[in-house]
Amino acid sequence: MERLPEIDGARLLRSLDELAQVGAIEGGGVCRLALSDADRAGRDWTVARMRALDMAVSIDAIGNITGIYAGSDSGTDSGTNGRTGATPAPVMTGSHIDTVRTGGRYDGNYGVLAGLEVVAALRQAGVRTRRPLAVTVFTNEEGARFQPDMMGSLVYVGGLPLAEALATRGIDGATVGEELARIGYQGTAAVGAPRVDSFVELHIEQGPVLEQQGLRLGVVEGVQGISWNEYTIEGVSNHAGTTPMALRRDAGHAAARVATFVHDLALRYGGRQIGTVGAMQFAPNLINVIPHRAVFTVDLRNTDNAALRAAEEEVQAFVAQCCEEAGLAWSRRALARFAPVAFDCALVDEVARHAQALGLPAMRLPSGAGHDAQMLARACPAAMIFVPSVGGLSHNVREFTRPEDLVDGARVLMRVLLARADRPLGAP
Ligand code: HGY
Ligand code: MN
Ligand code: MN
Repeated sequence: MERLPEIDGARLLRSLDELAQVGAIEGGGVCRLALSDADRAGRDWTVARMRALDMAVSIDAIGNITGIYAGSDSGTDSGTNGRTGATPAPVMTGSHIDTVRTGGRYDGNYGVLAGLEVVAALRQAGVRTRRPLAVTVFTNEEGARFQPDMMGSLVYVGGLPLAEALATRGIDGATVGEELARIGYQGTAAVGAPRVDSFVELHIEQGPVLEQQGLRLGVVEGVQGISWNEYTIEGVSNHAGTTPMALRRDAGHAAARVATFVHDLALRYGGRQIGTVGAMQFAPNLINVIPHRAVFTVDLRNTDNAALRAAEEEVQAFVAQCCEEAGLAWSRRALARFAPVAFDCALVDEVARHAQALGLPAMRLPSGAGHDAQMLARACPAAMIFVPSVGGLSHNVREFTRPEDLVDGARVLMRVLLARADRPLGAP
């Protein structure tokens, strides 16, 4: 391609501001829990934008939305199916537009809108790449309402049976299938065996590393392993004023001990081990009643799968020990478990090359957060591009990335996508 089209930074930033109005909450953030009415409104807005860009839009059985910007070549594709005259498998980008309850406006949304900005720039320049470009919005990346996270992309690559995903009951009692149908996004396109040439996801770092290093761009080499479990501890509720400490069966106290243990374990392991007890409910949750039940979540992550396994085992053993000591019962429900993922070396190098060509100081790093790219990596070469998060803040309404970083990230994304989409058919 002789003249590269240019990203229109103002248009990209405008689209981020527009989508941020959908499900807007106080403080400049967004609440669009997966499959909620706000998520439907965000989906409607995004589909309309894809259609305005003359993209062919398809929705699959788990609600993933894919917009295709047709390529120029319908020759024999790169061996994916070998049919002469078949359309080559698309080069895909995208991310998610569902958010946590206290979400920022960039997490996920930025990757989708930057992908649409690349298409808008190509279209404006009257340019088509050899292979089609796809921009996909994956369902329920956050996993805040329905676990596991990255659910839509996991089903898309065949890592979770569709029926099991649709039957998943969320934190408010509704199932994925019910909510998908209710918001009108249970599509017909098949899932489980995608034809994707490669996948590149642009995302905010959501951590402090790039900012602390004074860098502009992250060349993401992989994603750390994730372990999500929900523990339930059962005791006996009793009067807070009359029950001697030695006679208590206090589920709340045991849960609090575990929360401290998880935090201390992460400090003790060091390295990239982290641990979070993010959600905890007591019953009956009253000031003068000893809790008879505590339900809480444990989020453990590490780039080292063996260490992550060891951490999971230690936490479970400590729960058992606390309950043994206090005469309590306990149970565990696994919510998500994904091993660390390494991205495609050649694609990661491609990201590094374009960052350098644009003069953006960059570093290679793993991702602390989970992303759809870690699921797509099961089906095709995948990589990610990070831009800095101010103050390392995310999953917080004050999430912020500087406009110049947002625009430069999109410029790198465009160059990587075009290089991938224009390489000769049949080339690796
Ligand atoms: O939890 C995560 O890392 C992602 O935001 N779903
Ligand atoms: Mn995200
Ligand atoms: Mn997130």
